[in-house]
Amino acid sequence: MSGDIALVSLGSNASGVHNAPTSSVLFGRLHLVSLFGDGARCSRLFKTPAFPPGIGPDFINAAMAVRTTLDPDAILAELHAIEHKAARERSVRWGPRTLDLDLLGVGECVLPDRATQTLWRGLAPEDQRHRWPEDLILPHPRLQDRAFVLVPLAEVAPDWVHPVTGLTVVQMRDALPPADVAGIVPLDAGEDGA
Ligand code: PH2
Ligand code: MG
Ligand code: MG
Repeated sequence: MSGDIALVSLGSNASGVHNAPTSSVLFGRLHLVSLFGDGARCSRLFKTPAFPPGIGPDFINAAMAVRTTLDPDAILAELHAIEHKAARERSVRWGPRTLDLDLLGVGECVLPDRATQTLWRGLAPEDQRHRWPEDLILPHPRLQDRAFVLVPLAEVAPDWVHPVTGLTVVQMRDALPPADVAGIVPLDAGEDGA
């Protein structure tokens, strides 16, 4: 198959109607599948505690791996178009809700360069809330830190290798604190996680 593998994180935590975040994520998934075709792989949906703790209600998160010949900027533009579509359509019918589609990585692509990616990846936690890059950084600079990204991603791209650190998705997930990973609960596990 031609093209690169592109990895996308899907998330929503808009409050209000009980199922709003779930349907937002499913809305995003449907649009990504129709855009990138049947080869698109989708993780299960997971309920995840908001990070950092206390910023809002739980999220619904998922991840997808698609094949595409689009370049990263063009992929990003498509993701933004779907986000806007979700916000617009949902606000008419059920009130405000959000859909966040983050581009995590595209093949072996490093943007804007290894040194800058490394700088943002190493940003101290206390600076992460206040400083955010203007330009697209790939791989996503927080990819290796977030259980709500890596647990779903391990279902669709377990062997994808971070082009700067050389770690696979599974290795990054297994390097996280076990309590972070345990907090990421598949929706079909039921409310008690059983
Ligand atoms: N996204 C954020 C901030 N915090 N927490 C969880 N659990 N899931 C997310 O997708 C998420 C978050 C900013 O986009
Ligand atoms: Mg995000
Ligand atoms: Mg985003």
